[in-house]
Amino acid sequence: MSNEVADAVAAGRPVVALESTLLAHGFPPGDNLSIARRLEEVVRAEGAVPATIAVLSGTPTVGLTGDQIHALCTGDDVVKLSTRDLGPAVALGRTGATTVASTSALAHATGIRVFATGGLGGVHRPVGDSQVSWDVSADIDALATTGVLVVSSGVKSVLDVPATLEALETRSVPVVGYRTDDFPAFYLRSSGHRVSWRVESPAEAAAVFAAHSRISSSGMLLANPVPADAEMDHELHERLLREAMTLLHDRSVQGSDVTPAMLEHFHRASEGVSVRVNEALVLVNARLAAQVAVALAGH
Ligand code: PSU
Ligand code: MN
Repeated sequence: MSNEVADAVAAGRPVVALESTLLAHGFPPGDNLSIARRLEEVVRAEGAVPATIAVLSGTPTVGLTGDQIHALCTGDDVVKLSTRDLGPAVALGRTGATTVASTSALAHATGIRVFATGGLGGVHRPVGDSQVSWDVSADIDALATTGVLVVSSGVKSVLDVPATLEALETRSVPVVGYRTDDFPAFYLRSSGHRVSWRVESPAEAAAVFAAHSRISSSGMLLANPVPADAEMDHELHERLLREAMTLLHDRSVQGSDVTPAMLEHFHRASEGVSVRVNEALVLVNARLAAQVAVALAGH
């Protein structure tokens, strides 16, 4: 842990964890570094301490320095690390970016309770002629077993949204809309599916998580839609989604490559429109997470 993050956690001051897979594998090189810095600025502006998390040469690191963020965003041998990959990466001395699942694990292990990301991983849609998909992100089970509050703009519509919501319900993870009754679909404000609870303020979100944490060891998902003026055009979104599904099938993309391959297609085929939407939503999520962390520090 950086000294700043360790001190803040020890003193009970607000801290917000930030993941690094969205930087290393979600945003294109060039955009990722400036976005990483702006995410930290947004968190600080709200009075919380940012803790960007990754594994550097085998060391799980909570609270990357500016130079470490730079190395992660520009390095060409940065592995995507979900929770199952942490042991191998540590033992073999590798550098890697952490997903929602592994960032949650490291945040929780170091006493950080609030975490901002863009989109949560979830249940994938079946590809080709299959009826069901066995591709279920480890993010889902991480939320079920790790007591952190994750702020995300729902899940991408490239996933099976109703199946993802069912999986969260089965695992008793509260899904709470921030000023919305609809579960957001990342690039779009609504997936067309409802959430069961909604809150109107960071104080309410913090109160819900504090109450939840007293009776359950699971995490909670606070679903924050992309700002209306940054939402993706619905027709463009439909087209990109159709193309991405075809591409995954034609190229037999599998495993941890699925999400990066889809994002890459969205960025390229929309000529950067998807990057701007993604940036807008992740910044509002960082701001909201910081506001909730500040409110939670009073509980
Ligand atoms: N959704 C995005 N951008 C991302 C991810 C998800 O819009 O970069 C990343 C997150 O780090 C998430 C991970 O935790 O992908 C999920 O990957 P998988 O489905 O392989 O578990
Ligand atoms: Mn997967």
